[in-house]
Amino acid sequence: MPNTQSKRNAMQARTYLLPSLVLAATGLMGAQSALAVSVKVEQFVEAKDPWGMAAMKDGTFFFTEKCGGLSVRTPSGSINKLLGIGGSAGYSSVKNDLFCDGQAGVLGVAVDPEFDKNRYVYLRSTSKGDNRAFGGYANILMRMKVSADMKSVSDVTEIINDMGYKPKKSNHPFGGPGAHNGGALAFGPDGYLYVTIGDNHSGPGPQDGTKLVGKVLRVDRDGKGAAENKPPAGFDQRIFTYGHRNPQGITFRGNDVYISENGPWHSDEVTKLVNGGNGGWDPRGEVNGRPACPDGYCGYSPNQMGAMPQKERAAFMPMTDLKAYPKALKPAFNNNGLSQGMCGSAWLVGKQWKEWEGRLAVGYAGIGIHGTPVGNRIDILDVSKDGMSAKKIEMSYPDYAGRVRHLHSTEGVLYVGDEARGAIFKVTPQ
Ligand SMILES: [Ca+2]
Repeated sequence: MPNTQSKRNAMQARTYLLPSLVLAATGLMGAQSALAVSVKVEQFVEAKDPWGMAAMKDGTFFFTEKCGGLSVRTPSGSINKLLGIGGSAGYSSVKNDLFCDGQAGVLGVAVDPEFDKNRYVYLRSTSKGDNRAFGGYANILMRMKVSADMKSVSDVTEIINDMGYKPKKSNHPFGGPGAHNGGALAFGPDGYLYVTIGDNHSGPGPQDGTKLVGKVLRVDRDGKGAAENKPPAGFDQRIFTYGHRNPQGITFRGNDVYISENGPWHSDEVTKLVNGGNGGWDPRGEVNGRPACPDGYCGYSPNQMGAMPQKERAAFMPMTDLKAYPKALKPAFNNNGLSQGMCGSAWLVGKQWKEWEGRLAVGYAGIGIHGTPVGNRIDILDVSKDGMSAKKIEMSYPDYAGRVRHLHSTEGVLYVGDEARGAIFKVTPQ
């Protein structure tokens, strides 16, 4: 928990002027563009373990709290708590099968592009019960209707209930139940809903086309796979791309889809997706030259609990295995070989951002282990048009000690969900 002083600081709107020294040091900025972009940071809404965010044009703002539920902030600033997990208080409805554990809980939220007509929002959560296929648990995707007064939801319908779940502790770092759920949810410009799902610490999952773990789905509002999806033969038709580790961010530039994904002690990645593509993550043991691994998952091997140079790790267990899968989707950006808990990402929209307009903001939860510097920050990436490369041109949010979980963007605004400070912040260029 932050101390009182930092909490007080967080309550105040602040203006940061980034030092031109940093820009000069990158060697990427011309003299005339070596101007600092200053940003104002204001607390927008208090939220414990904030996760999903979805803003509407009129300022209505849906958000989730991992161990709470779904809420909405109306344009006037009032907060309506809509749907809570079992044991939660203050919500207009409580759904007792929903729960949180470790990394799992209430995650992404998305608003239907035709919300004005159908009042639909979509919500990712974990659920438990005898009917749940993964040891009594499952990650599910729900669709629900929001009332005209924005104070309650109804018609909660499960549209996907087979997204996997890790039910038991395993012999791995962060090995508890509920690991690696992905969790991002967003409508694309094509009108389909995109859903990211992590590997659940499953070795075979990411390359197995009959399972949804380690995938990005593209579905319609009933959870049915888009007819245009082109996964390999024998794959589930809902699969848009496969071979992912734990994508927690998804965001669109024009028609192009990008994910941001945390790496295994190395190589956080930003990747442009191609329909039917393989992200190249295959943490199985006893394939592709690897021996057997603890509990069948090589995701942190070798030397999973100890220090080791990132390059050796990447050679043993690559985030994108181009040797085994030469056609795998190459990342646009690798976090300098490091894993620092890359989470959400969002394109900066609007001229207000000046030289940052059209650049990709990427957040990090800030994992520092085995000598990796703690990287709780936001990077601003200049991603090439073809999505094959990116330059990290600036580090935003100086003086920062939060855990950035998720980012969301509207014109001229970047919303930042910060787990450490228990709030969503509104970042605007000045
Ligand atoms: Ca990859």
